[in-house]
Amino acid sequence: MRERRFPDGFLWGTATAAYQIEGAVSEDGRGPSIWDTFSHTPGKTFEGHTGDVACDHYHRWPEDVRLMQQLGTPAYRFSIAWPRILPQGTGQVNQRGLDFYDRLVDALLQAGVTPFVTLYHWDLPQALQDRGGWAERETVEAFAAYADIVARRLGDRVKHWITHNEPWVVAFLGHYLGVHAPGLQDVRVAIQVSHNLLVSHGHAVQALRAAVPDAQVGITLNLSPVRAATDSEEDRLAAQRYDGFLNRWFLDPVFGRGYPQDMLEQYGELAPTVEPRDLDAIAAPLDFLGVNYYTPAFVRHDPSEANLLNLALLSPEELRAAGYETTEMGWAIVPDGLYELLTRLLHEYAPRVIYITENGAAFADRLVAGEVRDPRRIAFLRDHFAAAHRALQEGVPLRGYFVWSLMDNFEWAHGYSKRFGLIYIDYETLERIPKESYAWYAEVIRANGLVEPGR
Ligand code: IFM
Repeated sequence: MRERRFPDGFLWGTATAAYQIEGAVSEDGRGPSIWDTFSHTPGKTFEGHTGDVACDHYHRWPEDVRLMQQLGTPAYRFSIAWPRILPQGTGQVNQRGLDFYDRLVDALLQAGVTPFVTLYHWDLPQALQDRGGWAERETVEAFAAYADIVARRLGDRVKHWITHNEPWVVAFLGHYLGVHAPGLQDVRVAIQVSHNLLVSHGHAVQALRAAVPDAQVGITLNLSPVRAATDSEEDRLAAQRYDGFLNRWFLDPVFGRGYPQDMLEQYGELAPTVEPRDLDAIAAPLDFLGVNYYTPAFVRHDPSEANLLNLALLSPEELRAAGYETTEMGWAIVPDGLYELLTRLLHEYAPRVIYITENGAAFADRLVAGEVRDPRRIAFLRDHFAAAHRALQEGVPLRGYFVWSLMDNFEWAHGYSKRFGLIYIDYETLERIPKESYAWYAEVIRANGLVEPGR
């Protein structure tokens, strides 16, 4: 038998986000968010899918908590929908929105599940977007006020707080590529937004610490090792630029180093306006770093496209031709990338604690005779858990691992066409059907690691 046990108290979990699972978009006083607007705009999401109903978690949460309890997960990461708490983004607080999360937190704690709360997982109140959204400092201050309101209500029971989920995605997919809400395509705005998000993170950290003195506070970044397509000097430099764009642009300021010089030079006059004390705010000491890892980025120099960085990412076809297995998202499956990323973080940034706040895979799951067999997801998770275990052996302070996702859900622009869940959702009936990977993960949690035949 080969045993890979994780440290005692390791927090195995699952993760979700409000807009992806809740539905009930007009209930109990919730205001509209930018994702309501975006998903209802023709042509923006797969077959016009929206989060109007999603998994109906807003009504079915007791069942979902029971499923977590059966799974045996000691932790659950979910996000709060800002427009449920402040329908206009600022001002009048909607108590019914807070009540929903209050009940959820109580039920989780009763089920023995530690809640990890993310404050911003992309559903900005539309009212704030109407006044310029994340491009404006008003939204930075509004976020800190919202953090304070939520922390005061839940902070007696919630001790783990994540300010932002994947600010790179918000800034660049939302404001440069325009494939996420609010759907803008303005690189200057996108870069300013990336800065404003980080400043808002810093201000929210202060608000959280003031309201919940024993809080553990972190930020979740989507990070990837970057690999050059070839050994050529040009591709190597392209990989360095992409690393600056995706990883270092966020890690460096959060860890107190300011923005990376090479990227400031790269952006030139597009570099963001930074106000005095912004960098100090962004560098507020953190209790943990949240890491979302799915795949490395494979990059080649590409001057032909008039893009920001003169580079291109390899396509799924190219990745498969190079021998990589890919998921339904077209992402290469590279468990070693997780090891590489975690050990790099240890050596270059030395975070106090790391949680893997998301890792998982979409596959074309099918419900057959009432069952969903998903051996590829099991293999994916097994190999990534093994990579995380290897990183632990090297001293990486990894304390928990949240599988994305508890259940199939609204995969943003892909709508419901991509399934990441351990639990299958029948979108006709909203029935929850645990997949084979759910039972397998329950065993991992019970054993606190991987116990497999072989050496
Ligand atoms: O579904 C998303 C999640 O909202 C953020 N991280 C990546 C996941 C899969 O694409």
